[in-house]
Amino acid sequence: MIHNPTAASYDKAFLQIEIGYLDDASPAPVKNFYPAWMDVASCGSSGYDLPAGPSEKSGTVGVKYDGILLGVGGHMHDYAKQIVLEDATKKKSIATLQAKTDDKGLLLSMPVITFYSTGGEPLAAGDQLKITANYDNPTGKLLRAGAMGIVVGYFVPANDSALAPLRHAAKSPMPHPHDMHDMKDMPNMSHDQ
Ligand SMILES: [Cu+2]
Repeated sequence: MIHNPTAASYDKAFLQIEIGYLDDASPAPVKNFYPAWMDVASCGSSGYDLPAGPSEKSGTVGVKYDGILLGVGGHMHDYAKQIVLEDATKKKSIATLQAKTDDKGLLLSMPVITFYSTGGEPLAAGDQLKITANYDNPTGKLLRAGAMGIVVGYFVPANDSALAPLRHAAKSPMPHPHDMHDMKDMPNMSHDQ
């Protein structure tokens, strides 16, 4: 996830990612995969008000394509406890991501769970995924827009051509990654694990 937490806009900024492939991955075919976004706020604005004390928020997201979920990570904020992803249609828990926090409850990191060893988690078009985020806010006050609960994952569709209409054409030519400055001066956003 990348976002701009400042009030200033940087309209020339872009993110370029280079992923190297093995030359010969046979017998495993090289396949396209897609980011999957599973948010307790469904497809709305992700931030929500965090009440004092323990709290829980759930949302559902419908699966539109048959395929396999290869793994998931999570995005939460300070005072996070955990986020759970379940397939509500199949009544099956997919992953529980326990937040790692410091002794004040400030978020240190969220884990990544992969399903490679079992061949991936199958999802079917029409399945409803339920996402449940738990927090425990010890500050004694409501924190405006203080929480998010997002599970992000890699999805491999059963039929790759079904997702082809979602692709965007490449925009303007981008500088080669080796010409770009490295990222060591970027601020370390502790909440963006
Ligand atoms: Cu966030």
